[in-house]
Amino acid sequence: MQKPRKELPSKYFYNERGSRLFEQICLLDEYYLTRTELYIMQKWVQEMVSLLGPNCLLIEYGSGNSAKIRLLLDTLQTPAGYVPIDISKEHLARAGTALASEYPGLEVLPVCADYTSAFEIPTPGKTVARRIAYYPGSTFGNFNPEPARNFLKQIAMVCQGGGLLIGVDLKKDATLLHRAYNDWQGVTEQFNKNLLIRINQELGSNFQLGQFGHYAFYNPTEGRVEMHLVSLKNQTVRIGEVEIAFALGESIWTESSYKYTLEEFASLAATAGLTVEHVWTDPQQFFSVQYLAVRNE
Ligand code: AVI
Repeated sequence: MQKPRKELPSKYFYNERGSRLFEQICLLDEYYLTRTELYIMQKWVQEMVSLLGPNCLLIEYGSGNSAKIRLLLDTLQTPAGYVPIDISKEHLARAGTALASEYPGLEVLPVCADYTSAFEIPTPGKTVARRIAYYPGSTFGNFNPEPARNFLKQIAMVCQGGGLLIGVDLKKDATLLHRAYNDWQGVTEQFNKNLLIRINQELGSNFQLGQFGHYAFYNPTEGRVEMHLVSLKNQTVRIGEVEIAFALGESIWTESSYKYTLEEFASLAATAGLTVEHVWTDPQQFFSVQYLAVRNE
């Protein structure tokens, strides 16, 4: 039996082409998230680093090829090591090698894993004062509420007595959200449709890209931007031996991007044992970078 609602997990966006398209999205005028987070980091990095303290083990969820991780590594006092975690061996190798050569005194300990499941944190040569998880980019917003709580609980276990530095996108005018996920150049549309290209290439299906439309909108009841691929006619698509029927207007739900108020995020984090200690935002309160402390159980 086919599921009545068609969905694809958003993690499948990120093959080589999808990752490149996402990098392009991050540079778009409409996509305020990346530049706003970088602005906040640049403005407050000294304050952030003094909360993280000296000799911390910095654990980045997703691998660090961005300006943000360099900003932290440039400013941190004698970090005990840097642990990038990524599911892609290539991303990890590229980012790890670059950072190891840029920061010769830094011990880089890459972990190739799906960070939503259990994995071992490597022990560096230097003494670790505390473990700090770093989760930038509002990637947290792509979790549904239950997995979001489970992810925070996992951080709380990994970083007992330490903390979490996280980028969280905030609730705002729906028009701005609509623009951010419907850029005029159509890069987000290509990013969304790349899923169909990927399925065609990897599973031998026959999706016709012109027969599906990019549809992204803010759902205020759920507090999330939803991305869908909408069938533009009644059609049947074949994936291997399986035939899948699409009615005109029926969609494949490809991504949710949750937006939080500061209060909503703080109470979600509290249910996982994390306490918000400091919030940095931009003047328009579009985005936040937050430091949360993890209790020592
Ligand atoms: C990776 N993630 C935080 C992005 C977001 O905004 O939810 C992915 C994205 N989807 C469309 N544009 C960007």
